[in-house]
Amino acid sequence: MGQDTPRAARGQLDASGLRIGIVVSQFNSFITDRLLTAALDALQQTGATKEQIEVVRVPGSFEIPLAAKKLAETGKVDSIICLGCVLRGETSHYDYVCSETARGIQLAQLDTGIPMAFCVLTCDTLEQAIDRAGLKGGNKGYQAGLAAVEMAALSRKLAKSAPAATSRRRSSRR
Ligand code: INI
Repeated sequence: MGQDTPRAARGQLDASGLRIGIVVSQFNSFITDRLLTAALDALQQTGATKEQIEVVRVPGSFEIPLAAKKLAETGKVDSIICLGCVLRGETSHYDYVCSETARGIQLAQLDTGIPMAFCVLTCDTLEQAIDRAGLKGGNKGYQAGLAAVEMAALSRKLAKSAPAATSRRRSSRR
C-alpha cells in the first residue's frame, strides 16, 4: 500500500476480554456439530476460555435469528456465531428456511448492534455440506469463529472512537 493510503480500523484476532455466543441448530446435527467444534477451535486459538463462551441450541436454522437476537439483548455477549445447515429437499421449504434465516440474522445484528457471524450452510447435497464442514472446503465454522472475534474487537474499537468523533462534529458546528 502507498503512503497516501489512509489507516484502516481493524479488529484484532484476540479474544481477551471478549464474550462470544454461539447459536447452533440441531437439525442436521451431523454437520452442525462439526461446525461447532471448529468454531470452538477458532475461539480457543484466539485466546478464549470456555468461561467466555455461551452456547445456545435451537431446533432448526429457522429458529436461529430469534435466539441470536434474545442472546444479544442479554448484554452478555460481544458477538454471536450462528451455525446451521439447510439441505435442499423436494419442495420449496428449503428456499424459505434459507432466505428467512439469512434475513433474520442480518436484521438481528443490525437491530441489536451485536455482530453475528453467518455460518448457515445452504447446500444442494449432503456431500457439499460435508466438504464445508471439515473436508475439501475447509470448515466454515472455523472461519465464522474468527469473524466473530474480529468483529467483536472492531465493534469495541469503533464504539470507543464514536464519542470523540461526535463531539468534534458538534464543536465544528459552533
Ligand atoms: N432446518 C434446518 O436447519 N435445515 C434443514 O435442512 C431443514 N429442512 O430441510 O427442513 C430445516 N427445517 C426445520 C426448520 O429450520 C425449523 O426448525 C422448523 O420449520 C420449525 O420451525
